[in-house]
Amino acid sequence: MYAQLVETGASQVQVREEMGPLERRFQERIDAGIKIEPKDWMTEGYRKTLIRQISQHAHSEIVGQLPEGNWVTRAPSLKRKAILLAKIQDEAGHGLYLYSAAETLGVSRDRLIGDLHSGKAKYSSIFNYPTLTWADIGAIGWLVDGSAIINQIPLCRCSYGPYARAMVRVCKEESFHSRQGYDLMLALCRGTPEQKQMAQDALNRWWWPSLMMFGPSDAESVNSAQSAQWRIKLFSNDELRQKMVDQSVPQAEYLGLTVPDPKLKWNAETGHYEFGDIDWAEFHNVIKGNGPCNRDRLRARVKAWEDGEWFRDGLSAHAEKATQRAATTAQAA
Ligand code: BYC
Repeated sequence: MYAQLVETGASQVQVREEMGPLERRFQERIDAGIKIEPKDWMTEGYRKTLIRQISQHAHSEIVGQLPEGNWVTRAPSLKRKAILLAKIQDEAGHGLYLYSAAETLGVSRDRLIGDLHSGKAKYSSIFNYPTLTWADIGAIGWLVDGSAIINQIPLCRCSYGPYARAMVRVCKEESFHSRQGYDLMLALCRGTPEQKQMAQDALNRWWWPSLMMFGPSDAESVNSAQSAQWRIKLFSNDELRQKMVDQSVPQAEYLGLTVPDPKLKWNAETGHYEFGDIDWAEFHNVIKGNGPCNRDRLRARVKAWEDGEWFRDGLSAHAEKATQRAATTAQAA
């Protein structure tokens, strides 16, 4: 007898008493901190949840290249251009590790890419905002990559081996991304009054969307409870969001910038900052596809895919020829 399988998107957690022997053994391995590997038995709900989260994460990495790519030709110096190019290339690499991790769960990359292009799959809300000035590149590195690290460090210890291992390298690179963003903001804040104002304006526009990156509040998060039981999530959305605020406010103060939240207040008793209400209507609007840049982002991804078709075809033809050549040589030997 098997307990009812958990559907992705369910708000309830599977009851341990209702688990069948395989499910119980699976959960016990997770509880003991043993990594689940691709060939291990796993519940269908676990597999679906991982495919959902890892593929959304992969899509976020490659869509995340677009707002920054917008500034490559306008970077103010050769050094900044080289840094930005390296960062954008890293994001492509992160996408690659993550799509590969998702493929170990038995889903094809073509299907995942197809779901992104059709608008069926989600990617992080943050990448649907425009990069209006050069300071936005600094704000993205500092706040967006900073938030990504806070979210991803615990993922290095998540229960699924390929995802956890991919995250180790991703986090190392994100650390460089975040530092270059803060360095860029520092340079602007130490520059002319106009440059400092540009940095303040970027902080004003990126602060709240960065807080939204962590997902809905714990009370509204439909997937959290089950993902926590499976140790895919080690901290809740609100816990990670709080970490981000606690980390970023002193950094903003050091820059001499003001966080755009009149309700922001240090609470000495809890040792945390209290902050104002997040505009959840805006968040839901963006993830429904109605943010300022959703349509542009999808259009750009689809175009890149179509433009690259001849290259993918060429690579496949070359690989096929190489295989045939190797087979002929082996027969002749
Ligand atoms: N945007 O039940 P919840 C980067 C969805 S890349 C859009 O809490 P979960 C970077 C959520 O998917 C950073 N959708 O879900 C790249 C769910 O909908 P479905 C990307 C969001 O999965 C390039 C529904 O809302 N990082 O940093 O337990 C350049 C309910 O949410 C968002 C990752 O992907 C959002 N912000 O928790 C620079 C990290 N938030 O799927 C930088 C891995 C929630 O049921 N992912 N939704 O239809 C995670 O840790 C988790 O998936 C989340 C959400 C914390 C994001």
